[in-house]
Amino acid sequence: MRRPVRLLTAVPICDGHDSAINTLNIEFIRHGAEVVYLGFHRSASDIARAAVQEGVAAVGISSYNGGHIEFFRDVRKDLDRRGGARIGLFGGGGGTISQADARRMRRQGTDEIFFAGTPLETIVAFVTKNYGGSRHRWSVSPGREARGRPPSSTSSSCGFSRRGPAAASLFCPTTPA
Ligand code: B12
Repeated sequence: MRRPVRLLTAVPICDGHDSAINTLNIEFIRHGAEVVYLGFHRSASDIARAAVQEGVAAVGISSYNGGHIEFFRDVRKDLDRRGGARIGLFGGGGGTISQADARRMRRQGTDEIFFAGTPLETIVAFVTKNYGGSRHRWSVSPGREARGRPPSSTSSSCGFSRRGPAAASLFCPTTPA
């Protein structure tokens, strides 16, 4: 038995650039994920609250209008505050997020930032590797263990299976509740 990886995606407040996230949503779904898409122009607290309510493994944010360092930090803080310390956080924003910004964001608890030109397959592989399997097992962000994540040695049992060219799978073995 396999169950899908469950993700929540959104675009921050004051940002109407939803083209990238729409593309990614379709790609995640095409590979078997369940995607709760919250839409664009969403606040950090809207996103964190919905992510906890929906019991997702991770939150994916697409940000193009600036303010990403503070926004991702606020989502991370709000997730932790609402009992979602185990929920992953990742995202992208083309060329508007610099390498230096991304380093700072990782230090503040974002798992990964994807830059312009990243193949969609790379993003799907990242999600499968890091958020696949039970949402109580993780393999990202060593620093997150301090906030309640199990160590990375308990990484996902979910493989990155291939059924053909570019056919990664975001299905994972079902684990007892
Ligand atoms: C298309 C576009 C628009 C479209 C948006 C259409 C839509 N519905 O999305 C329109 C014309 C509406 C628009 C409007 C505006 N835009 Co505009 N727009 C762009 C543009 C040209 C492309 C962005 C895009 O969609 N790329 C396609 C995606 C698929 O490619 P990508 O960015 O490389 O994405 C990859 C990775 O970044 C990553 N990724 C991205 N998001 C995510 C999320 C997750 C979860 C993950 C895992 C990965 C990931 O994966 C992708 C695949 O490799 C950029 C310039 C640029 N080249 O980036 C400007 C840009 C983002 N816009 C800009 C601006 C200023 C505006 C406006 C304010 C202009 C104005 N004065 O009205 C408005 C704001 C609109 C609003 N309400 O927010 C600026 C932002 C500047 C800044 N932040 O400092 C930019 C950078 C242009 C510029 N150089 O000035 N825009």
